[in-house]
Amino acid sequence: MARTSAEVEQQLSRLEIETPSWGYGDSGTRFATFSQPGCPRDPFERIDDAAEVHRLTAAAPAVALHFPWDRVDDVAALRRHAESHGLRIGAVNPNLFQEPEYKLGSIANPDRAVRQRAVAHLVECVRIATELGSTAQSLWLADGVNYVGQDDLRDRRERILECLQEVYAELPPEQQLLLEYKPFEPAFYATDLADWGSALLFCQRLGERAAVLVDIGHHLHGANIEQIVAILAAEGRLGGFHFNGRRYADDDLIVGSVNPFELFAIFVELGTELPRLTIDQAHNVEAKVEAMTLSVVNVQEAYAKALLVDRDALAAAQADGDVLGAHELLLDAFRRDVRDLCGRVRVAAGGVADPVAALRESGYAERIARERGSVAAVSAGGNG
Ligand code: LRH
Ligand code: MN
Ligand code: MN
Repeated sequence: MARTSAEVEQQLSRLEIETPSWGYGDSGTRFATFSQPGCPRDPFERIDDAAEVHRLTAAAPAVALHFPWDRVDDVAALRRHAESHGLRIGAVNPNLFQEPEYKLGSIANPDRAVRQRAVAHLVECVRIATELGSTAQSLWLADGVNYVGQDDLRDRRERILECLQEVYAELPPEQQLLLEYKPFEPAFYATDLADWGSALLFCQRLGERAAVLVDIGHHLHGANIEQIVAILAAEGRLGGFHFNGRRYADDDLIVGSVNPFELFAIFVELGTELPRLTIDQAHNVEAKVEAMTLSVVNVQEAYAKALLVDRDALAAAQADGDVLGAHELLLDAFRRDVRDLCGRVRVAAGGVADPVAALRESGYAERIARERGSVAAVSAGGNG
Protein backbone atom coordinates (compact mmCIF):
# COMPACT_ATOMS: atom_id res chain seq x y z
CA MET A 1 0.00 0.00 0.00
CA ALA A 2 1.16 3.47 -0.77
CA ARG A 3 1.07 5.96 2.09
CA THR A 4 -1.89 8.31 2.16
CA SER A 5 -1.26 12.05 1.82
CA ALA A 6 -1.97 12.45 5.52
CA GLU A 7 0.65 9.82 6.37
CA VAL A 8 3.19 11.44 4.08
CA GLU A 9 2.51 14.84 5.63
CA GLN A 10 2.92 13.43 9.11
CA GLN A 11 6.24 11.84 8.26
CA LEU A 12 7.45 14.88 6.34
CA SER A 13 6.75 17.14 9.29
CA ARG A 14 9.50 15.29 11.18
CA LEU A 15 12.18 16.21 8.63
CA GLU A 16 14.94 18.28 10.20
CA ILE A 17 17.75 19.84 8.22
CA GLU A 18 20.86 21.57 9.53
CA THR A 19 22.01 24.59 7.60
CA PRO A 20 25.69 25.53 7.67
CA SER A 21 26.87 28.80 9.19
CA TRP A 22 29.57 28.91 6.51
CA GLY A 23 26.94 28.88 3.77
CA TYR A 24 25.79 32.36 4.82
CA GLY A 25 29.18 34.04 4.61
CA ASP A 26 30.88 35.37 1.52
CA SER A 27 32.51 32.79 -0.67
CA GLY A 28 33.99 32.48 -4.10
CA THR A 29 36.20 30.43 -6.32
CA ARG A 30 39.90 29.70 -6.30
CA PHE A 31 40.24 32.93 -8.24
CA ALA A 32 38.15 35.46 -6.33
CA THR A 33 35.85 35.98 -3.38
CA PHE A 34 32.58 37.70 -4.12
CA SER A 35 31.17 39.89 -1.44
CA GLN A 36 27.40 40.25 -1.10
CA PRO A 37 25.60 43.12 0.58
CA GLY A 38 24.21 42.04 3.92
CA CYS A 39 26.87 39.38 4.46
CA PRO A 40 26.79 38.40 8.15
CA ARG A 41 29.52 40.15 10.09
CA ASP A 42 29.85 37.52 12.80
CA PRO A 43 28.57 34.08 13.85
CA PHE A 44 25.56 35.67 15.56
CA GLU A 45 24.38 37.13 12.27
CA ARG A 46 25.01 33.84 10.51
CA ILE A 47 22.64 32.30 13.05
CA ASP A 48 20.13 35.08 12.31
CA ASP A 49 20.16 34.05 8.65
CA ALA A 50 19.74 30.39 9.57
CA ALA A 51 16.78 31.40 11.72
CA GLU A 52 15.18 33.14 8.75
CA VAL A 53 15.46 29.95 6.69
CA HIS A 54 13.86 28.02 9.53
CA ARG A 55 11.11 30.62 9.97
CA LEU A 56 10.10 30.14 6.34
CA THR A 57 10.56 26.40 5.94
CA ALA A 58 9.91 25.14 9.48
CA ALA A 59 12.34 22.35 8.65
CA ALA A 60 15.77 23.79 9.43
CA PRO A 61 15.93 23.94 13.22
CA ALA A 62 19.68 23.40 13.57
CA VAL A 63 22.75 25.26 12.44
CA ALA A 64 26.09 23.54 11.90
CA LEU A 65 29.13 25.55 12.97
CA HIS A 66 32.72 25.60 11.76
CA PHE A 67 35.67 26.46 14.01
CA PRO A 68 37.63 28.70 14.06
CA TRP A 69 35.37 30.44 11.51
CA ASP A 70 32.62 30.69 14.15
CA ARG A 71 34.90 31.45 17.06
CA VAL A 72 33.44 33.85 19.63
CA ASP A 73 34.60 34.87 23.08
CA ASP A 74 31.38 33.74 24.70
CA VAL A 75 30.35 30.32 23.38
CA ALA A 76 27.42 30.10 25.77
CA ALA A 77 26.07 33.37 24.34
CA LEU A 78 26.14 31.86 20.85
CA ARG A 79 24.11 28.93 22.09
CA ARG A 80 21.64 31.23 23.81
CA HIS A 81 21.37 33.29 20.64
CA ALA A 82 20.50 30.20 18.60
CA GLU A 83 18.01 29.00 21.19
CA SER A 84 16.33 32.38 21.36
CA HIS A 85 15.56 31.91 17.66
CA GLY A 86 14.19 28.40 18.22
CA LEU A 87 17.36 26.84 16.81
CA ARG A 88 19.85 24.39 18.22
CA ILE A 89 23.50 23.96 17.33
CA GLY A 90 24.07 21.11 14.91
CA ALA A 91 27.38 19.45 14.19
CA VAL A 92 30.59 21.19 15.14
CA ASN A 93 33.08 21.15 12.26
CA PRO A 94 36.73 21.52 13.19
CA ASN A 95 39.01 23.08 10.60
CA LEU A 96 42.25 21.30 9.83
CA PHE A 97 42.75 22.71 6.37
CA GLN A 98 43.56 26.38 6.67
CA GLU A 99 46.71 26.67 8.72
CA PRO A 100 49.91 26.91 6.65
CA GLU A 101 51.52 24.38 8.98
CA TYR A 102 49.15 21.75 7.56
CA LYS A 103 50.82 21.95 4.18
CA LEU A 104 51.93 18.33 4.48
CA GLY A 105 48.85 17.26 6.35
CA SER A 106 47.24 17.72 9.74
CA ILE A 107 46.82 14.45 11.65
CA ALA A 108 48.69 12.58 8.89
CA ASN A 109 51.56 15.06 8.98
CA PRO A 110 55.01 13.43 9.33
CA ASP A 111 55.85 15.99 12.04
CA ARG A 112 54.58 14.85 15.43
CA ALA A 113 54.37 18.41 16.78
CA VAL A 114 52.00 19.41 13.96
CA ARG A 115 49.87 16.34 14.61
CA GLN A 116 49.68 17.21 18.27
CA ARG A 117 48.48 20.72 17.51
CA ALA A 118 45.85 19.31 15.16
CA VAL A 119 44.64 16.92 17.86
CA ALA A 120 44.55 19.79 20.34
CA HIS A 121 42.21 21.67 17.98
CA LEU A 122 39.96 18.62 17.65
CA VAL A 123 39.83 18.16 21.40
CA GLU A 124 39.07 21.87 21.80
CA CYS A 125 36.18 21.39 19.36
CA VAL A 126 34.85 18.53 21.50
CA ARG A 127 34.82 20.93 24.43
CA ILE A 128 33.13 23.65 22.37
CA ALA A 129 30.57 21.14 21.10
CA THR A 130 29.80 20.13 24.67
CA GLU A 131 29.26 23.74 25.66
CA LEU A 132 27.04 24.32 22.66
CA GLY A 133 24.92 21.24 23.30
CA SER A 134 26.04 19.76 19.97
CA THR A 135 25.88 15.99 19.48
CA ALA A 136 28.47 15.57 16.76
CA GLN A 137 31.89 16.55 15.67
CA SER A 138 32.03 16.41 11.87
CA LEU A 139 35.53 16.10 10.50
CA TRP A 140 36.84 16.48 6.99
CA LEU A 141 40.56 16.00 6.42
CA ALA A 142 42.33 17.77 3.60
CA ASP A 143 45.29 15.46 4.20
CA GLY A 144 46.92 13.83 1.24
CA VAL A 145 49.96 13.89 -1.03
CA ASN A 146 50.49 15.24 -4.52
CA TYR A 147 53.22 12.94 -5.81
CA VAL A 148 54.08 9.28 -5.80
CA GLY A 149 56.61 8.67 -3.07
CA GLN A 150 55.96 11.99 -1.31
CA ASP A 151 55.16 10.17 1.94
CA ASP A 152 54.56 6.65 3.20
CA LEU A 153 50.86 5.93 2.70
CA ARG A 154 50.70 3.25 5.43
CA ASP A 155 52.45 5.43 7.98
CA ARG A 156 50.01 8.21 7.23
CA ARG A 157 47.10 5.86 7.97
CA GLU A 158 48.67 4.83 11.26
CA ARG A 159 49.20 8.46 12.26
CA ILE A 160 45.59 9.31 11.47
CA LEU A 161 44.27 6.36 13.41
CA GLU A 162 46.37 7.19 16.46
CA CYS A 163 45.22 10.81 16.46
CA LEU A 164 41.57 9.94 15.92
CA GLN A 165 41.73 7.45 18.77
CA GLU A 166 42.97 10.21 21.04
CA VAL A 167 40.07 12.44 20.01
CA TYR A 168 37.50 9.66 20.21
CA ALA A 169 38.56 8.97 23.79
CA GLU A 170 37.65 12.56 24.65
CA LEU A 171 34.11 12.40 23.24
CA PRO A 172 31.32 12.60 25.78
CA PRO A 173 28.72 9.84 25.35
CA GLU A 174 26.21 12.07 23.56
CA GLN A 175 28.65 13.04 20.80
CA GLN A 176 29.37 11.20 17.58
CA LEU A 177 32.50 11.51 15.48
CA LEU A 178 31.56 11.87 11.82
CA LEU A 179 34.21 11.27 9.18
CA GLU A 180 33.77 12.88 5.80
CA TYR A 181 35.65 11.58 2.77
CA LYS A 182 36.57 13.23 -0.52
CA PRO A 183 38.52 11.72 -3.40
CA PHE A 184 40.72 14.67 -4.22
CA GLU A 185 41.30 18.39 -3.58
CA PRO A 186 43.47 19.76 -2.22
CA ALA A 187 45.64 16.66 -2.68
CA PHE A 188 45.87 15.29 -6.18
CA TYR A 189 47.75 12.01 -5.96
CA ALA A 190 46.48 10.28 -2.82
CA THR A 191 43.99 11.68 -0.35
CA ASP A 192 44.20 9.93 3.01
CA LEU A 193 40.44 9.74 3.50
CA ALA A 194 39.43 9.41 -0.12
CA ASP A 195 36.34 7.24 -0.09
CA TRP A 196 33.56 5.74 2.01
CA GLY A 197 35.48 2.50 2.47
CA SER A 198 38.52 4.22 3.96
CA ALA A 199 36.28 6.26 6.24
CA LEU A 200 34.33 3.18 7.29
CA LEU A 201 37.50 1.27 8.19
CA PHE A 202 38.58 4.08 10.51
CA CYS A 203 35.13 4.20 12.08
CA GLN A 204 35.18 0.47 12.73
CA ARG A 205 38.54 0.81 14.45
CA LEU A 206 37.37 3.75 16.55
CA GLY A 207 34.12 2.57 18.06
CA GLU A 208 30.36 2.65 17.76
CA ARG A 209 29.97 6.40 17.84
CA ALA A 210 32.12 6.93 14.79
CA ALA A 211 30.20 7.07 11.52
CA VAL A 212 30.70 8.11 7.92
CA LEU A 213 29.47 11.42 6.52
CA VAL A 214 28.52 11.47 2.85
CA ASP A 215 28.94 14.76 0.98
CA ILE A 216 27.20 14.56 -2.38
CA GLY A 217 29.96 16.51 -4.13
CA HIS A 218 32.70 14.24 -2.83
CA HIS A 219 32.43 11.45 -5.37
CA LEU A 220 34.02 10.59 -8.64
CA HIS A 221 31.76 10.56 -11.63
CA GLY A 222 29.65 7.46 -11.91
CA ALA A 223 29.74 6.73 -8.18
CA ASN A 224 26.41 5.35 -7.05
CA ILE A 225 25.67 7.37 -3.92
CA GLU A 226 22.43 5.50 -3.18
CA GLN A 227 24.35 2.25 -3.03
CA ILE A 228 26.94 3.78 -0.71
CA VAL A 229 24.03 4.85 1.49
CA ALA A 230 22.64 1.31 1.43
CA ILE A 231 25.97 -0.21 2.47
CA LEU A 232 26.73 2.29 5.23
CA ALA A 233 23.21 2.14 6.61
CA ALA A 234 23.28 -1.66 6.66
CA GLU A 235 26.56 -1.49 8.61
CA GLY A 236 25.04 1.01 11.05
CA ARG A 237 27.65 3.58 10.06
CA LEU A 238 25.75 6.16 8.08
CA GLY A 239 26.42 9.25 10.16
CA GLY A 240 24.89 11.86 7.92
CA PHE A 241 24.98 13.94 4.78
CA HIS A 242 26.36 17.10 3.40
CA PHE A 243 23.78 17.94 0.77
CA ASN A 244 24.62 20.05 -2.24
CA GLY A 245 24.37 19.92 -6.01
CA ARG A 246 27.23 19.11 -8.32
CA ARG A 247 27.93 18.55 -11.96
CA TYR A 248 31.70 18.24 -11.94
CA ALA A 249 33.17 17.80 -8.47
CA ASP A 250 32.74 19.60 -5.16
CA ASP A 251 30.64 22.32 -6.79
CA ASP A 252 28.54 23.06 -3.68
CA LEU A 253 25.54 24.24 -5.67
CA ILE A 254 21.93 24.40 -4.49
CA VAL A 255 20.69 20.97 -3.40
CA GLY A 256 18.72 19.23 -6.12
CA SER A 257 19.61 21.82 -8.75
CA VAL A 258 21.65 19.45 -10.88
CA ASN A 259 20.34 15.96 -10.29
CA PRO A 260 16.99 15.89 -8.48
CA PHE A 261 16.48 12.24 -9.40
CA GLU A 262 19.62 11.27 -7.51
CA LEU A 263 18.44 13.19 -4.47
CA PHE A 264 15.10 11.39 -4.67
CA ALA A 265 16.83 8.00 -5.02
CA ILE A 266 18.91 8.75 -1.94
CA PHE A 267 15.75 9.39 0.05
CA VAL A 268 14.17 6.23 -1.32
CA GLU A 269 17.19 4.36 0.02
CA LEU A 270 17.03 6.12 3.39
CA GLY A 271 13.37 5.33 3.99
CA THR A 272 12.20 6.98 7.19
CA GLU A 273 15.39 6.30 9.16
CA LEU A 274 17.03 9.62 8.46
CA PRO A 275 20.54 10.34 9.69
CA ARG A 276 21.82 13.85 10.32
CA LEU A 277 21.06 15.92 7.22
CA THR A 278 23.18 18.99 6.74
CA ILE A 279 23.41 21.34 3.79
CA ASP A 280 26.96 22.14 2.70
CA GLN A 281 26.88 24.82 0.05
CA ALA A 282 28.90 27.80 -1.07
CA HIS A 283 26.85 30.39 -2.90
CA ASN A 284 29.18 32.40 -5.02
CA VAL A 285 26.83 34.20 -7.36
CA GLU A 286 23.36 33.57 -5.92
CA ALA A 287 21.68 35.26 -2.94
CA LYS A 288 22.63 33.31 0.16
CA VAL A 289 19.52 33.10 2.29
CA GLU A 290 17.38 32.53 -0.77
CA ALA A 291 19.68 29.77 -2.02
CA MET A 292 19.62 28.05 1.35
CA THR A 293 15.84 28.33 1.52
CA LEU A 294 15.48 26.80 -1.93
CA SER A 295 17.76 23.94 -0.93
CA VAL A 296 15.64 23.16 2.11
CA VAL A 297 12.50 23.20 -0.06
CA ASN A 298 14.16 20.90 -2.59
CA VAL A 299 15.12 18.46 0.15
CA GLN A 300 11.55 18.51 1.48
CA GLU A 301 10.16 17.77 -1.96
CA ALA A 302 12.61 14.95 -2.64
CA TYR A 303 11.75 13.36 0.69
CA ALA A 304 8.01 13.80 0.08
CA LYS A 305 8.29 12.04 -3.27
CA ALA A 306 10.29 9.21 -1.73
CA LEU A 307 7.59 8.81 0.93
CA LEU A 308 5.02 8.42 -1.84
CA VAL A 309 6.71 5.33 -3.30
CA ASP A 310 4.41 2.32 -3.02
CA ARG A 311 6.81 0.11 -1.09
CA ASP A 312 4.63 -3.00 -1.11
CA ALA A 313 4.12 -2.84 -4.85
CA LEU A 314 7.84 -2.22 -5.24
CA ALA A 315 8.76 -5.27 -3.16
CA ALA A 316 6.31 -7.37 -5.18
CA ALA A 317 7.68 -6.15 -8.51
CA GLN A 318 11.23 -6.80 -7.32
CA ALA A 319 10.33 -10.32 -6.17
CA ASP A 320 8.66 -11.00 -9.52
CA GLY A 321 11.69 -9.79 -11.42
CA ASP A 322 9.53 -7.12 -13.01
CA VAL A 323 12.40 -4.86 -13.95
CA LEU A 324 10.53 -1.98 -15.50
CA GLY A 325 7.48 -2.39 -13.28
CA ALA A 326 9.71 -1.74 -10.28
CA HIS A 327 11.49 1.13 -11.97
CA GLU A 328 8.20 2.67 -13.02
CA LEU A 329 6.94 2.71 -9.44
CA LEU A 330 9.82 5.00 -8.62
CA LEU A 331 9.18 7.15 -11.67
CA ASP A 332 5.51 7.44 -10.67
CA ALA A 333 6.46 8.87 -7.29
CA PHE A 334 9.20 11.08 -8.71
CA ARG A 335 6.79 12.65 -11.20
CA ARG A 336 4.24 13.60 -8.56
CA ASP A 337 3.80 17.30 -7.94
CA VAL A 338 4.33 17.60 -4.19
CA ARG A 339 4.56 21.37 -3.93
CA ASP A 340 1.13 21.86 -2.35
CA LEU A 341 1.62 18.95 0.00
CA CYS A 342 4.95 20.35 1.20
CA GLY A 343 3.41 23.81 1.52
CA ARG A 344 0.69 22.41 3.77
CA VAL A 345 3.27 20.70 5.97
CA ARG A 346 5.28 23.91 6.29
CA VAL A 347 2.22 26.00 7.14
CA ALA A 348 1.04 23.46 9.72
CA ALA A 349 4.49 23.64 11.34
CA GLY A 350 4.50 27.44 11.44
CA GLY A 351 6.34 28.09 8.16
CA VAL A 352 4.98 29.40 4.88
CA ALA A 353 3.55 27.77 1.76
CA ASP A 354 6.06 29.25 -0.68
CA PRO A 355 9.25 30.09 1.22
CA VAL A 356 11.28 31.59 -1.63
CA ALA A 357 8.45 33.88 -2.72
CA ALA A 358 7.74 34.86 0.88
CA LEU A 359 11.40 35.62 1.46
CA ARG A 360 11.49 37.90 -1.57
CA GLU A 361 8.33 39.68 -0.47
CA SER A 362 9.54 40.06 3.10
CA GLY A 363 12.40 42.36 2.13
CA TYR A 364 14.76 40.41 4.43
CA ALA A 365 17.69 40.65 2.02
CA GLU A 366 17.24 44.42 1.66
CA ARG A 367 16.94 44.84 5.41
CA ILE A 368 20.15 42.96 6.23
CA ALA A 369 21.93 44.82 3.43
CA ARG A 370 20.88 48.09 5.06
CA GLU A 371 21.69 47.01 8.59
CA ARG A 372 24.91 45.16 7.95
CA GLY A 373 26.19 47.01 4.94
CA SER A 374 28.78 45.51 2.66
CA VAL A 375 32.02 44.06 3.84
CA ALA A 376 34.82 43.57 1.40
CA ALA A 377 36.81 41.10 3.43
CA VAL A 378 35.76 37.57 4.29
CA SER A 379 35.95 36.42 7.86
CA ALA A 380 34.08 33.15 7.46
CA GLY A 381 35.36 30.72 4.90
CA GLY A 382 32.86 28.80 2.89
CA ASN A 383 34.97 27.30 0.19
CA GLY A 384 32.70 24.31 0.69
C1 LRH B 1 35.20 20.04 2.19
C2 LRH B 1 33.89 20.34 2.85
C3 LRH B 1 33.91 19.99 4.31
C4 LRH B 1 34.27 21.32 4.91
C5 LRH B 1 33.38 22.22 4.09
C6 LRH B 1 33.59 23.69 4.22
O1 LRH B 1 35.15 20.19 0.81
O2 LRH B 1 32.86 19.69 2.18
O3 LRH B 1 32.65 19.57 4.75
O4 LRH B 1 34.08 21.37 6.27
O5 LRH B 1 33.62 21.73 2.79
MN1 MN C 1 31.22 18.80 3.16
MN1 MN D 1 33.07 19.79 0.06
